[in-house]
Amino acid sequence: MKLFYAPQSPFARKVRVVSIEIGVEEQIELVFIKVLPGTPNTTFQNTHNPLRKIPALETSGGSTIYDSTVICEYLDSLSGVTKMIPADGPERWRTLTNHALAQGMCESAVLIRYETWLRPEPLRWANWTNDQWDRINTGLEWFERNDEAVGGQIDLAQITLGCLLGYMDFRWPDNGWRERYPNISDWYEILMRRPSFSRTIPQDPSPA
Ligand SMILES: N[C@@H](CCC(=O)N[C@@H](CS)C(=O)NCC(=O)O)C(=O)O
Repeated sequence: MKLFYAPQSPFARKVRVVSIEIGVEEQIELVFIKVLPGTPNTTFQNTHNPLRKIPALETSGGSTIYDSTVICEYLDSLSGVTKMIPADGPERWRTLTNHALAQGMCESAVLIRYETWLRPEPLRWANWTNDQWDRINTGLEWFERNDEAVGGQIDLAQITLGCLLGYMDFRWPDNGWRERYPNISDWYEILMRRPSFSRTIPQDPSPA
C-alpha cells in the first residue's frame, strides 16, 4: 500500500499512528506529496483524490481510499478485529462523536494555518481566524472537563486529539495550552511515550 502524505499533516499523522498501533505500518510505503490550496496538484487530483487533499491511501489492489477517517477504518478492518472504534454499543457512538470533535478541531487548526500563512495579508479576516480558535479552545475545554474521554484504551478519538495537540506545538509553540488544560497535558505526556506518537512528530518536509 502507498500512503500519500506530508510529515506536517495532522490528518496524515493520524493514519500513521493507527498503522503503527495496529501493526500494519510495514505494509505501507510513505509517498510525500505537496498539496496546497491555490496551487492545484493536478496529477494527484486526477489520479488519486479529486479534492487534492492528503492523506490518500492506494491499496494493494490499486484503488484509492480517502479521507483520513476512512483510511483508518480501512486499516483497522484488515485484521478482522477492529481496535480503533468500538464495534457496537454506546462506546461506539461516544468514540465516533469524540472523534468528530477532535477531527473538527484539526480542520480548524489547518484552516487557521492557511489563513494566517497562505492567504495574502490584505485579504486575511481576523474575526474568522478568532472564530476557528474559539472552536478549538471550546473543544479543548470539553476534553478537559470530560476526563473519561482522555484515558483508558486508546481509540481513534484520542489519536486525533493527540495529533491536534502535536500540530499546535509544531505551528504555535507559544500557545500555552498545557497551562490552561492540565488534565489534557498530563494525558498527552503519557500518550507521547507511545512509539506511534514519538515516531511521528510533525516536521517540515525536507526541501529535497
Ligand atoms: N478531512 C480530510 C482533511 C485533509 C486535509 O485537509 N489535508 C490537508 C493537509 S493537512 C490538505 O490536503 N490540504 C490541501 C488543500 O486543502 O488543498 C481528512 O481527514 O483527510
